[in-house]
Amino acid sequence: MILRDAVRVLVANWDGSYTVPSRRLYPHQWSWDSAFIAIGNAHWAPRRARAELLSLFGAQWRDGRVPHIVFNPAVPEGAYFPGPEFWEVRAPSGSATSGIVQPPVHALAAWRVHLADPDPAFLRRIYPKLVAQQEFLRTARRSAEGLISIVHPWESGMDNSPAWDLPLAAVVAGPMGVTRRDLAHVSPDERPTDRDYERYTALARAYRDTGYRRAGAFEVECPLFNAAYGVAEATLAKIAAVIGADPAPHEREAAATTAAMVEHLYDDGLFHARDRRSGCLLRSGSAAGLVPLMLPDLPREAAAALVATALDRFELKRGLIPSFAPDMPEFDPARYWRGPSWINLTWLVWQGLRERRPDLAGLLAGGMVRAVAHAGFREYFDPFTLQGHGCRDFSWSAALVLDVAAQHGLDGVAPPGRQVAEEIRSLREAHHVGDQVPA
Ligand code: 9WN
Repeated sequence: MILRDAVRVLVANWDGSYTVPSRRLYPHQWSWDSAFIAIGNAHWAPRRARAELLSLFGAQWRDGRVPHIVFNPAVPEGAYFPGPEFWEVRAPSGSATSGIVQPPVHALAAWRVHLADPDPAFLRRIYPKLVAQQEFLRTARRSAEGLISIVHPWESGMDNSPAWDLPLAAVVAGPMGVTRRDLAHVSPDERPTDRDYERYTALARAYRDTGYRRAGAFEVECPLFNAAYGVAEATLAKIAAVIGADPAPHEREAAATTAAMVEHLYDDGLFHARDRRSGCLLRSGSAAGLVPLMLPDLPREAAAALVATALDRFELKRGLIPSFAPDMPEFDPARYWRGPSWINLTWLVWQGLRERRPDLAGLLAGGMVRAVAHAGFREYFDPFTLQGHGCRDFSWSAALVLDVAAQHGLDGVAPPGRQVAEEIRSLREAHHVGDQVPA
């Protein structure tokens, strides 16, 4: 059964204190992957879920930044490009890391882990680290208008989105001079082109050469990233209330973020990225623009317009959200972030619809389960045929389907039936291993 198979994937990808996204393609710890993985693990292995987040935050930098990759020293340099020799930096803990970040979905993850297995001590321990993560973004990346920018497409998590084509074209790059490792595992037509990689490498190198301080040619305000930041503040308010800290500053910050996003990034039924350099909206058809549905205080009219866009341009009724709108010329159903559906992106939109439109949330829950039942825990899926693409046994596809089943059952009907609840309970007993939470 699907849930048992999901746990099998997560067990196989566990590395002792965190989970690799994929054994071969991504053999280290990734930042937002760990958040999604913790959300799924919370249902059957809550200690493991807490360990996952704490081990990631163990590599937090002094300035509060949570690096997008924490490298496993036991994995050979050549197994992933760009590896530790490229990034040339270590966290205070001594771990080699990258120097860029990913969307801050970790406060939400910590909260969901707590809801599945209440543990105020864990919340007390992780709260200051989550606050420091937000503080880094405010200090290093926020504009006077209140929006956070990213300095590399990898920071968006949606690396190869057509939304980045224009700002990325401004990056001057020579030949990479290194071998890409990703193409050893996945077909080239499902991955970014060499030209993209040359620019990714040039940008990352330029940022590295400023000591990871000054943005290079690419500086954009991404709606997914900013929504994650705002949701993190709204969630920190809930965490603060449990541990006896003051929720009010977080509530104010969440409201200010939503207001800034609506004022500067919203237009015509969708949120768009904005180029910090030119000040222009990067009007594309990226599904990142639907993620602000997660903001609890999004004005009703904007939420209704996003729902209409999701139904119309993103064909929500099929049950999966394509990463890029199928009505756009750049849409490609198989290439990395240029059209295929990802479970995490669909999950984020599902999360944004659960209270607003439970009927539509149910359709997405059913769609996510159907995709993995059809193709396995692939990295991404053709939104029309459900054909699987990218790597196999991908951790967040397994973890988030577990979460969806725990909330919605396997047929998209909430609450889940007895059979699913019992299945999850039995997985919990069978796998309740004594994982150590990092000191
Ligand atoms: C670069 C691990 C990561 C995800 C990203 C996804 C992909 C890496 C890569 O894999 O990015 O960070 O090598 O392509 O785009 O969202 O976190 O699963």
